Amino acid sequence: MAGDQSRSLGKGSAAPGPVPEGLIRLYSMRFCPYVQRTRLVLRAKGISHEVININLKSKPDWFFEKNPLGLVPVLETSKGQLICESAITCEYLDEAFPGKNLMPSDPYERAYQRMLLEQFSKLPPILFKHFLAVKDGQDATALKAEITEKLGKLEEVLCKRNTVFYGGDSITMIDYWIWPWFERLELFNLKDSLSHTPKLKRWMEAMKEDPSVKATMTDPQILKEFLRLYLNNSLEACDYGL
Ligand SMILES: N[C@@H](CCC(=O)N[C@@H](CS)C(=O)NCC(=O)O)C(=O)O
Repeated sequence: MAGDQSRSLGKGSAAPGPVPEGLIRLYSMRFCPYVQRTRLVLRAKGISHEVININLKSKPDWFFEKNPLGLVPVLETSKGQLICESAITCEYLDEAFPGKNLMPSDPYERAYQRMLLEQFSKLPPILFKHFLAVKDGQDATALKAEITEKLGKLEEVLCKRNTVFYGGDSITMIDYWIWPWFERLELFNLKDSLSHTPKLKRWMEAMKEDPSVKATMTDPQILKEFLRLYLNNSLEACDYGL
């Protein structure tokens, strides 16, 4: 069975066959933060799955039949159903599989998680811009200020709710949705950016104790080298370290 750490399939590869009964398939890329959301949920719910890694620098033609946008993550069921967009894949898994529910049962709390996700989604593009500016020796002060402001807003949420996690005192979906970018703060040269957000810092420490978070963590040095190769359009980027 293909696993998390299998080599990626690229242009010219044969399309995989149907998904075996009793399994769900994840089209993935080992270093993608959006895919990590799905991987966190798969693990947290103990869902039997297989993983097919895609070479995003040389995508197989057949992959566009799985997702016309050519983006990972994509889930495929044994009935041939395809689900893409990370947050949607997570909600699908939460609803379709038994075990601990990660979305709250209360409709307002569910809406709140989706609103928070919407608010958070402005952050990743700025983190990336900041990373590129620092790398290219440009002035990143304004971007850093924007990041600090957005992290401050996330700190406020924890202060107002007075909980360890965003949905209460145990992990819920929103924590998994936003975690992958916090794991990458060191990669983005922003490790010091939580010095004025003690609740967020505490949240990060608590997240690092979660078994699913532990299982999907990648060494920052490996992420750094992957990103260097990816930005250089290296065909080997997605298989770095295998
Ligand atoms: N909105 C998408 C974004 C997914 C995404 O951007 N995935 C990246 C990898 S981290 C990708 O597939 N990139 C391929 C490309 O841009 O061609 C989601 O939430 O699933």
